[in-house]
Amino acid sequence: MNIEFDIMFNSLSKGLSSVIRKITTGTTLDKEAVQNIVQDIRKILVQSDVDTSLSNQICENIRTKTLKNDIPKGLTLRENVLKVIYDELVDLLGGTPANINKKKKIMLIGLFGSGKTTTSGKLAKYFIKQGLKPGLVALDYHRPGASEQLEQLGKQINVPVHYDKNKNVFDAAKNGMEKFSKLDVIIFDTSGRNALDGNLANELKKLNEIIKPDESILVLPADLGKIAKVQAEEFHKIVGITGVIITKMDGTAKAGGSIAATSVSGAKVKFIGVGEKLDDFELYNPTRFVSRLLGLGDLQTLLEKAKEIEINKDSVERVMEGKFTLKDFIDQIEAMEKMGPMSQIVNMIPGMGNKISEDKLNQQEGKLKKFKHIIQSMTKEERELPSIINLSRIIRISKGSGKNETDVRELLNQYNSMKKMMKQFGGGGMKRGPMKDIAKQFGISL
Ligand SMILES: Nc1nc2c(ncn2[C@@H]2O[C@H](COP(=O)(O)OP(=O)(O)OP(=O)(O)O)[C@@H](O)[C@H]2O)c(=O)[nH]1
Ligand SMILES: [Mg+2]
Repeated sequence: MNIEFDIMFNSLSKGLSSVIRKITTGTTLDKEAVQNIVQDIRKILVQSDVDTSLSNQICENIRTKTLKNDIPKGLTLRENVLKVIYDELVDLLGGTPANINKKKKIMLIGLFGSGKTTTSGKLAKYFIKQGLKPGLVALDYHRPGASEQLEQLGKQINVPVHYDKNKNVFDAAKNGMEKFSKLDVIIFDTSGRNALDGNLANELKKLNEIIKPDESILVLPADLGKIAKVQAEEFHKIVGITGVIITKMDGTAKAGGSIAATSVSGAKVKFIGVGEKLDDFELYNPTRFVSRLLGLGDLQTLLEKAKEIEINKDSVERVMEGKFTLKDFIDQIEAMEKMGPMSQIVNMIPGMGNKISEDKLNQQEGKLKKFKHIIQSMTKEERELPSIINLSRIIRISKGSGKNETDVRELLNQYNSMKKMMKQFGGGGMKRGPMKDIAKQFGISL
């Protein structure tokens, strides 16, 4: 990863992930806390040059969905706040990822110096990595040295470059298409223009008619911020753009603003440029981008999984009433097991991933399995009322489950401390507490 991109990314990410930390670790999450969080998010968005009315709209959506609407079944208040923020940011930054596969003719257009020629080389390299054969066609005969620049890039990656010796842009387009007709992808690098420049706009229209590209991609530098929207609209009027590539994400704090602005104009961001080298290029995926921004690991996946799991309603209610039994304990172990290996689960929980060693997790997982066997060897009565388990019962359970007596004692100790903890949470620990508390209930202290 390009270091500058990392720095840019991290400065935006730092703000957002500290908001997320507030949500996951704050002691109370009441209406006022949510209002403050929304204000923080608004500030961060505005600093990233996201249009003010757009920022306001998002904040309003977050408020409505967290404070006015019902919490979806199976989610805690905290999880719901996280999920709403996450969904709103993904929406803001593009929603679903764009598709670029199986496109034969790709024309790159855009402002002067936005990075079209460099991006042509990056795209070609991207296709090579996909096992495809690309060709490059130089269509900039306005700026001296432009086709040589493309030739140089082509040489670096062993990609053929076509240019017209007589500097006729339309001939270059026609002949380039013919010459590369057997290749998988043809990338056309046009000359830089101001969308409002009449002559260049006409040239572009004509090129569009000749090439009939499958993709007309607008190349925009990230430092445009919210102005990106106007640019996208202007270029769209001329040739009808099918997507956007945002370059120079490494050099500005306005990256979020440009992505948001293009998305709002209806154009999809397909790739991002994160440095000057040909490898400094990434497929853009809004969901992954936002996860990274928030430092969430993959919270979305976790939330979806959590929703899928039907937590035994009876068990939850009993816990709420403070009647936590070993049967509930086993229900919880099973619910956790359905979510996948513990090491994976904790990685998905913000701020938890790197706090617990893999060893410790494996150990704990092994213990839970043991506990499950032990509980299964108990009578119904013992499970419902563990206080009746005396020494002779411990010996019997130990024999029945094939585990040591110490294991049985450890289970009972852990059960007792969990029960105590549940009481401290006012009986609502399991239902209302943050994800962290689930881990605590399973004996992982952070
Ligand atoms: N830091 C950084 N620089 C970039 C990126 N993409 C392009 N550049 C730089 O931006 C400058 C202009 O890039 P070009 O590819 O020549 O831009 P262009 O749009 O073809 O320019 P014209 O053809 O003159 O309109 C060069 O110095 C590139 O190295 C990027 O993602 N990050
Ligand atoms: Mg160029």
